[in-house]
Amino acid sequence: MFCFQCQEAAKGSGCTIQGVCGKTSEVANLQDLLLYTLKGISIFAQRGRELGITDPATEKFITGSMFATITNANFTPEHFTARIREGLALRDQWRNRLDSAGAEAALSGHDAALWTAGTDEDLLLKAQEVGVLATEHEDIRSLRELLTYGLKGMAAYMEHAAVLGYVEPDAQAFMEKGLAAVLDDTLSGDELTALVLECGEMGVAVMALLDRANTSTYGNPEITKVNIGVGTRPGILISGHDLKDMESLLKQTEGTGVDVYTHSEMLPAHYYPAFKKYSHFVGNYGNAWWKQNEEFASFNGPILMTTNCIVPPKDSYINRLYTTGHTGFPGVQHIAAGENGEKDFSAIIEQAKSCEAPTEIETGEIVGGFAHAAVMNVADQVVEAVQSGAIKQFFVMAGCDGRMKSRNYYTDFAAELPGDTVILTAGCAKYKYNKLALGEIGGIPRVLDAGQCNDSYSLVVIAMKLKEVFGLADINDLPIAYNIAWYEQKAVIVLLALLHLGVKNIHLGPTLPAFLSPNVAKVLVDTFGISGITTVKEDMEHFIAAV
Ligand code: FS2
Ligand code: SF4
Repeated sequence: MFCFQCQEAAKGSGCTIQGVCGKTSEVANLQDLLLYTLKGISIFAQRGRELGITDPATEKFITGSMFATITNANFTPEHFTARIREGLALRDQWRNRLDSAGAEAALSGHDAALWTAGTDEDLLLKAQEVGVLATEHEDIRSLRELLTYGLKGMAAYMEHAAVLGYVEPDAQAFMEKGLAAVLDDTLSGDELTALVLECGEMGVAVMALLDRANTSTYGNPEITKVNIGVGTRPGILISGHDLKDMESLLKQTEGTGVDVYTHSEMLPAHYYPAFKKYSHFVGNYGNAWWKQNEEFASFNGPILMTTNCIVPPKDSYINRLYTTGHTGFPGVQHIAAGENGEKDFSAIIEQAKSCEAPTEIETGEIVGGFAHAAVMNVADQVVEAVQSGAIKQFFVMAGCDGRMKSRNYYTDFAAELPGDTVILTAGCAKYKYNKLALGEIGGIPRVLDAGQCNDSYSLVVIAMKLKEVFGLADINDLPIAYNIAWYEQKAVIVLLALLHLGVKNIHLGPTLPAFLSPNVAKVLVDTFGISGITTVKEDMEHFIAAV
């Protein structure tokens, strides 16, 4: 195996024996082969699209498969083997369809368009030929993978929007174009760079789409205090990012005597008006994804993982853990959607009834819900605070949390920020500082949480609005600094989206991606002013001096 798609890549270069995330070599290789299969499908689907032929089943298959390969989403070899076989059948249907139409696809002679499956052992052998290292040129490899990871992030957001009935055909077309492009040996580094930047543009489109899907379905997030303590009844803990699963679980648990709690990236569900009406929606339990081994053990009740981020479970709770959607882990019960698309969570609810209430690990409240509409409602207050000098600077500290001790930088950075600064956050990075007593400025909390990682879009909408209010020509003229933490591929699409919107001088940590070759990293530094982090003191001086 060779995988370097996340921030925790072994030795900062790549996992080669087993993933730091717990992914086995077998699963890593099968994920590579599934990606290769998707590229083969895309050769034909892209050509079909030019001829006006589209196929919703193919689109669903591609986005779902991409989502399943995101870090910490699915650890089950059989899942990937089945998907590869299904994908090859889809690819061959496409080829036949184009043959019947007398149309030929560019790259139709490529191995990705032609190879056949054989036995499961054959699949594992084939997988070894098509991984990341099959591209020998370091910079081309880097650009291909940067594009691929951006597409994976896009796929996650497209999938969340799609389950709520929202699709973006241009993004789907770009997904196929991008996947086929990474097979194309004739593309130069400049052409691949252009595709990476186009991916950022599509990232903005899909995050806007998901924002529309979420807010049209569940209302605009509202400023909300969320309980972080526990009640006395048994509970179900729901994690991941899927709001439709959230809704479905709340409906099915109503009146059962079982409470519902969020974990990690599901915390922002509390901000949506549609979910506030459920009195058994008690609060948020615990912190970011990487602390789940301890927190799932002490929760005592069943846990539902709707998307990434799964940490290999401990024996103490594996029989209380459930996956759904594109997630999976060997030995963990999976709840699939029925033919009508609905999911039946009754097994989880029944198990919850026999469990003890969660063990209290903290008490109190945290506040969030500062997505774009809520911030716009208090825009006058914010503008006045900036004009009076009460707020000197905003720090976008969105992104991911993770296991590495070096991420304590973000706690220290938040704690050291001067009292006239405000943190704008989204994603699970917030857990590094959302329980610090950072206070308020004239009634405005110093940590404004917009929501999940995809709600980073809200932060951009807020920045655009402030630019307009202050009559500035450039978003970079605002007193906003970007100190972003990344971990997995959704953060890659958020980063590319920010670059597309013209945001410059982003600091990215705790380490720069292993998949950026020195030359590709240099392009990002020279063109967009991207840099890593140093020490809290040094970075703080740099940021404060910049306003
Ligand atoms: Fe947390 Fe980072 Fe949300 Fe992941 S914000 S690790 O990309 O999807 O979670
Ligand atoms: Fe390693 Fe990250 Fe890949 Fe897991 S996802 S194998 S931790 S680089």
